Amino acid sequence: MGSGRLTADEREFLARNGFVVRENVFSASEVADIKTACEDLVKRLVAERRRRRYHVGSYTFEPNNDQAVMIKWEGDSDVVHGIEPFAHLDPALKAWAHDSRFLEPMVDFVGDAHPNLFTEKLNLKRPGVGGVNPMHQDYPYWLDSAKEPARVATAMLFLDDSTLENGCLRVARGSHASGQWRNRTDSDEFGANEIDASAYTHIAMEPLPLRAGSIVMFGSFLVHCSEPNRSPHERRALLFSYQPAGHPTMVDSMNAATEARRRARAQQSTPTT
Ligand SMILES: O=C(O)CCC(=O)C(=O)O
Repeated sequence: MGSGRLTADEREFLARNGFVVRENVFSASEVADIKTACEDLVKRLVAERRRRRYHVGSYTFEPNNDQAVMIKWEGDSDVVHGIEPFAHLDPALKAWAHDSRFLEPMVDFVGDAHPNLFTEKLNLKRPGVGGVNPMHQDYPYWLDSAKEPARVATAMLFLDDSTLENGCLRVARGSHASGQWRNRTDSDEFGANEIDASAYTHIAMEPLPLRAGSIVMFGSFLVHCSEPNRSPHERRALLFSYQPAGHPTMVDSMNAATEARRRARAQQSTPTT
């Protein structure tokens, strides 16, 4: 540990803006290996899909409790938008999460000498069909599953060049400094997690186009989003989220919830005398 820790300039930039970018962190051949592993996982999960989907806000979800994974689809199509968590499903992808190029800067983001993986997301914006990621902070999403949601931080690795046309990440500079923003209260359960954009029309969501192999890192209060992929090019990215050591992972929380539901069902079906 040591060389990949945040520099003084990066620390100062992070405090002011809420994110840090590092370009060309992973080589083209490393990115190619990661993409192959990701596409293999996607193929496997598509083959095992169950079509028990529900729509919330702009997302279509399919929970798979047996494998502790949530798949996001592009509506009712067979195109995957996202997979979370996934490290427990693929040892090679799990190994990348422990690469020092992620772990060392995360020491500073998480504020722990030994940050642990909390959850991971594979986000796919397929050419021409990859959908929007609405304006949000990660914090409300972590509230139910993370022990210290304010300390969870994410490193996003771009597997393709991300551009204005294919839906690069957009961030609100400095947005992390004002805690939790006002979220939608209009309808679905997810509204509580997405920012009420109508209350923040004056906020500029700044595009961060980045080459494949680059990473952007941010904490749970940075406001961010991305547009649909309107281009003929892929825009794939991995997001590894870290937390202080000793806390349960997202998979642990999902398995505990599945077990609690199983017990409740068993109790309900036990005849009383
Ligand atoms: O993939 C993107 O552009 C946005 C990622 C994101 O914010 C998320 O999945 O929470």
